[in-house]
Amino acid sequence: MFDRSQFPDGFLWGAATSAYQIEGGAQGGAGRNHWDDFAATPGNVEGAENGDVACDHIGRMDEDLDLLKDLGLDIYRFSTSWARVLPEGTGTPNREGLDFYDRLVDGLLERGLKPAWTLYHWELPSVLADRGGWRNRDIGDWFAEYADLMASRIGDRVWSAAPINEPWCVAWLSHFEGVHAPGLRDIRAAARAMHHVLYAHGRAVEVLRGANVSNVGAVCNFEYSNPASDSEADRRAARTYDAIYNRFFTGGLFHGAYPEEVLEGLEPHLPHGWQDDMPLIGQPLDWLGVNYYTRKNIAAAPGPWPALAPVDGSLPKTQVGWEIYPEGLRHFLNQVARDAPGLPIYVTENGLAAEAPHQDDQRISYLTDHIEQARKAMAEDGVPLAGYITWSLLDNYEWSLGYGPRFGLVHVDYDTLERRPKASYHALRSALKRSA
Ligand code: GBH
Repeated sequence: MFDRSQFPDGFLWGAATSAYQIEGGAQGGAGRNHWDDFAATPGNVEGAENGDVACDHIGRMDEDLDLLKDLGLDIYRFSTSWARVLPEGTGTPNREGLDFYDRLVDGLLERGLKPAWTLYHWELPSVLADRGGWRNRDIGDWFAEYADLMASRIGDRVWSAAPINEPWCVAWLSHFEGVHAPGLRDIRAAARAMHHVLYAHGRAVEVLRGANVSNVGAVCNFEYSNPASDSEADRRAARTYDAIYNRFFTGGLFHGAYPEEVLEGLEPHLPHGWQDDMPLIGQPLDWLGVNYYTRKNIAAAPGPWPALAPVDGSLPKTQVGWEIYPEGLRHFLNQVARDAPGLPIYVTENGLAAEAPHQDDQRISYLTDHIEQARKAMAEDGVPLAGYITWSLLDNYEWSLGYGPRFGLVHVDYDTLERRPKASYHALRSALKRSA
């Protein structure tokens, strides 16, 4: 798969999951979240599947941590569920939820694994969604309260913290494309969410710093934007897509400004006085996480801004039809290294859905090719890459696509909930074994 000796000592290897996708169960006093609601509305999720049981990680945590340990990883990237610890979003905490995350962090430390904590991986408490969720600026106060509670509980033992997983998904995919909860298709809602997600990030960073949580960073997702043709119109559409997807959030985090190509469409809808939040949003970070999976082919399309649409491409595809384009990872690692010179960078997600329940050779070659591009970014381009975390440890709930797509190194039988390491798990395990 790769030769560990080609990576510096101290380069960290890991796997990621997220709370709603694996934990299961509102059992244990968790409150409802907007994914419970979204999944219950017909037409939103394949087969109307939801996270009620998922992988029952709540019930099988020790087994899952053993799988990480046996694989020989250094880092486990996980998230905590807001509604599990604050069923009403704010106010009275759920002790059982807090105890679970205590045990999770302790279980990682006992096994010599570094806990890389994400505060928000998409399951917003329903009561807060009902008050406007990410469209409401009060999300800054609500999120700060949640960050404060969790920092006081696990903040002393985590290795790193990132407030929000993939701001693009939280804002654009959920409020403009309507693919994720709350499923809106509304430019004004999207514009507000685009800004508020960064504002809430800034509020949480302040809280985490105040609580002396170490190693505070951010995790953004990137998708290579390829013009569907050489026409000027398609090239312009691809630039707009790239700006919305790949440059808006890093613009806020590292340049104190949003790209012109996005302001063109969003400015009239942004919340009043948004510029005043830029210093808060741009607070210094300790690291940046890059999530990368695929490229999109973008064509100009009729209609109002952004007037573009993805079209089918010609590269080999994964189980869910995403094109495989490893060079894109090197491209974005270089881009973010220019945005934030010297800042340590981690690949915080990279992986694919592959049907094969056990002999998942496509995953082995996908990971091999992407890790090679990451290595080149580091060794040949000088990108300060410090680690690589794959998505995902387990097959899990793939949001709107339900349980069909299998992203795990470990197969999960959803009838018995039995875990079974795939060929990719074994391949990664041998690559990680130090030969000397
Ligand atoms: C990550 O999102 C998430 O953090 C994680 O929860 C998720 O399980 C993982 O990826 C795998 O998807 O259907 O062709 O329109 C990555 C960002 C955004 C990438 C949506 C794919 C849809 C492509 N994803 N995008 S398409």
